[in-house]
Amino acid sequence: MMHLIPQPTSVQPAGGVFVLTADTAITISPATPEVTAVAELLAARLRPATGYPLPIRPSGEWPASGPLVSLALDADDTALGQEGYTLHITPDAVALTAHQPAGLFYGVQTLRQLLPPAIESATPEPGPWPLPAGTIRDTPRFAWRGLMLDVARHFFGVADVKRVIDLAAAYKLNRLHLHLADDQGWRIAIKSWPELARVGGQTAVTTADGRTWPGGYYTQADYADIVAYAASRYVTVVPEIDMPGHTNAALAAYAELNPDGQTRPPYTGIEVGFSTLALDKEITYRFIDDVVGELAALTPGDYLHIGGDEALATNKDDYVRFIERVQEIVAGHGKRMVGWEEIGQARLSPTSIAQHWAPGHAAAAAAQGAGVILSPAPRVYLDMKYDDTTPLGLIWAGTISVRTAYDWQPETQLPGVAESSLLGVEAALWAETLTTIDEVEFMLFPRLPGVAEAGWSAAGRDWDSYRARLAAQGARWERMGVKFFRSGEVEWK
Ligand code: TNX
Repeated sequence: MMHLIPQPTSVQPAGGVFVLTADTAITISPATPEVTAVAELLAARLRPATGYPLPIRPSGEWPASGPLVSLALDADDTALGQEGYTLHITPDAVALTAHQPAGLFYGVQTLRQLLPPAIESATPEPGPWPLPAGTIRDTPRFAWRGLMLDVARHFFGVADVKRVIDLAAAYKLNRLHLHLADDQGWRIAIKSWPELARVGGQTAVTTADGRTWPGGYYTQADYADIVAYAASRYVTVVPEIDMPGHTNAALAAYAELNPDGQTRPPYTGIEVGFSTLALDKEITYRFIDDVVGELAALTPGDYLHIGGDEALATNKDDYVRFIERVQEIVAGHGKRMVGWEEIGQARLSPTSIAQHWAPGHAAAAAAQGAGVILSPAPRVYLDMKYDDTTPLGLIWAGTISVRTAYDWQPETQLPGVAESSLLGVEAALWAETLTTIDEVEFMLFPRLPGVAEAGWSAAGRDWDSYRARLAAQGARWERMGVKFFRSGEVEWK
């Protein structure tokens, strides 16, 4: 049985199985660094549980007789696009082909899910290791399939972020949006404004039980490490510096950024909407230009997120002027501006992107030709509780069951926004109540795969089918040590 998430575009089962053995080899064609790296990731995933050597060889150099798993780029199959793949499994061989390396990476993720759950074990397991015969052809619905992680309310270190990247990429997500600055913390070292991290990086939200938490921040080397790790998993990092509101950590570090020229005390509560940069001072725009410039230089992806949400301490005209000026600064550093949907009130360039969450400005952004990312809070704010008994999480957008996070249609989410404006979907994990990676995993799983399927699968989305496929993931998460919520909506195997 194939229990795949996200559901592929087409699956044609055939009879029989291919079985991985101690003689299986992996061949690659062409033997470029990218194709080699994907093969290495596959081998690294299969070796611990199987104990097999699984050597990697350029395709011509291996005798065609032994059992093979081949990874090949097909220059002619342009219909597969940047991310599509075909996986053809017979009793004799596994042939994975793609037009581009990202497609091979996604084919590998599918291959993982076709093997028994024990393949995810870090130590040898008895096997056997069958793969069901058949042909899968698979391309994504949307180019943007994201997860936002709030590292500002509580800080999550490099190892935690890499773990999140691995778990997200396994479900074919391709954007990691890092919410790097908010009222409670500034999490990225900026060389031209060193107090941001030194002062603003010290704080974090005091949790409801009265506990205080250490802050933390990424050095520029840490951030580069995250970006490179993400890139190796075909994930683009989208850094966010939230402004002009949600800026108390910066306002505590530099007096001159404040409207009254006085530093603000640190803030560890969870209210929103009280802070603002001084919108009428030139120093503010020099600050933004410096921060955006350093972040842009560290970020190979096309996008830079400037927040723009809940600027409740700012009047609308000032807000609009501010966003339009920041849009120019971001463009000046060669990036596309992304902002929460409130930026739809400003004049947007068609290269800018608005992220829908709740307040009703996404249609205005789309009407100007901007792209729209869907993060509807009542569906994909995975910091909301599962139900009234969930020990973690908030509830302002309602409770979000596994079904609620899955069972919605991107194309009908926003009346007045055409499907052609939709770049894709993004789950958001705000961290006011979350302090450890186990808690992050508990809120993401089992809901995140449902959002991933909304982003990837154009067809075959159905709650009953999904529920059965999700049930099969539990045994994998156990092997991976994922601390998922055993929701009663799913009959776990
Ligand atoms: C709203 S969504 C916020 C965040 C909070 C979140 C908590 C958005 C753009 N702003 O500041 O962390 O709710 O769920």
